[in-house]
Amino acid sequence: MNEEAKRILVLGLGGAGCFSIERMAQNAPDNMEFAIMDCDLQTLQSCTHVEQRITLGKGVTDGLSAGGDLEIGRRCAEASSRQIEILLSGVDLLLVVVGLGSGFGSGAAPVIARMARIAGAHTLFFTILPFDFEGGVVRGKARDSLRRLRTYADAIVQMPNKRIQPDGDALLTDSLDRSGETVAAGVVGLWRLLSQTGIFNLDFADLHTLLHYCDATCRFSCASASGEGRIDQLLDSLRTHPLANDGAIFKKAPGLLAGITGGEDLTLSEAQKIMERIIPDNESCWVKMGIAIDPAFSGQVACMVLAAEAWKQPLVDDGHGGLRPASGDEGQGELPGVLKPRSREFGGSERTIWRGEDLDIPTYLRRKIKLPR
Ligand SMILES: Nc1nc2c(ncn2[C@@H]2O[C@H](COP(=O)(O)OP(=O)(O)OP(=O)(O)O)[C@@H](O)[C@H]2O)c(=O)[nH]1
Ligand SMILES: [Mg+2]
Repeated sequence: MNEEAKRILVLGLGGAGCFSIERMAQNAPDNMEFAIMDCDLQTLQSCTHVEQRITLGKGVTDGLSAGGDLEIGRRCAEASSRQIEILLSGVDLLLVVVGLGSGFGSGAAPVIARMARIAGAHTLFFTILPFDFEGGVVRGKARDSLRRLRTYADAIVQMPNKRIQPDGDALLTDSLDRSGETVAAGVVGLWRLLSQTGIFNLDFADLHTLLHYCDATCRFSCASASGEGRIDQLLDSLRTHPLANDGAIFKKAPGLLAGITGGEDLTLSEAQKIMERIIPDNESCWVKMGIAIDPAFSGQVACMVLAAEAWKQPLVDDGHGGLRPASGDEGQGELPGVLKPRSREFGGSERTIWRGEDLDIPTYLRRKIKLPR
């Protein structure tokens, strides 16, 4: 693993999250760590490929689902906070997959994001959003949960079901396969990038930068290709990825992290072509690229892009243990002491104090942790 070993946990919440992780676990690298949580025992029991299956909400639903009630989902998580604390202890990065719009996942996700923040873990949530046909009430619950999640999560990738499903007359099972693959490609792709040692390394500190500046919302795209014309094919697939918005994420992103993985046959000109086409037009964009060679990718080339939709004006350390807004001279890519302010959406809200700690101040500042560069 790059720099000192970091622990990355991939967690599924609720029905959609658990089933995504169950699929992922069947084809993932051996050393990837997975866990799933639900209050619904039946869902957990059917996910046999995941070792860490955690039932939340004993005494709340007693093994049944939250029945579409987000408040019950929240109570289940609150009631089982000790189990969550134990799972999160020692985790550096938490990658969460959750479907929003129903009960457990929608209610539990913001609680888990808050507890991860307390535990000092970075969080990136891959949220599956409901189809339009699921109706206004379900969409409303998804929006409500997203809003709460933005308060605590470092970053959220939104994956509307209507975009990650094929059009037309696809069979239901094919549609679920397709969305499962999209989610898995994103999560496993990011995990690989952070776990591989590359020629140009992407490491935890780079992800940290993106997560702390990205204003809580990210887009992602990933693709792989092989054979003749593989680079054009790869670039085309990256652009037409259901979440890439026809490549607009590359052109407009104020911050972007991209990783290329290839076999020993990857050439410099191929890597260069990919990079040139991915880097946004915007000169002031914060860009971090990595290239890793993995013998398992012989004949193939893969790329994953995580792009910020907006970039927060940073706060800087004022040198007296406090914060002040950046003057602008610091530059977007300059990290030392530069911090992401809390979401402006909640700008007028009270600060969140927990056990005497102000959670609106990023963990690494509260705990005076020196960031790796
Ligand atoms: N792509 C995809 N989306 C799903 C799947 N299952 C559910 N969803 C979406 O995820 C949303 C939340 O559903 P679930 O994850 O089943 O809900 P839950 O968190 O288990 O909540 P309760 O069952 O009410 O406790 C739904 O509104 C759907 O839009 C799935 O298998 N694939
Ligand atoms: Mg459920």
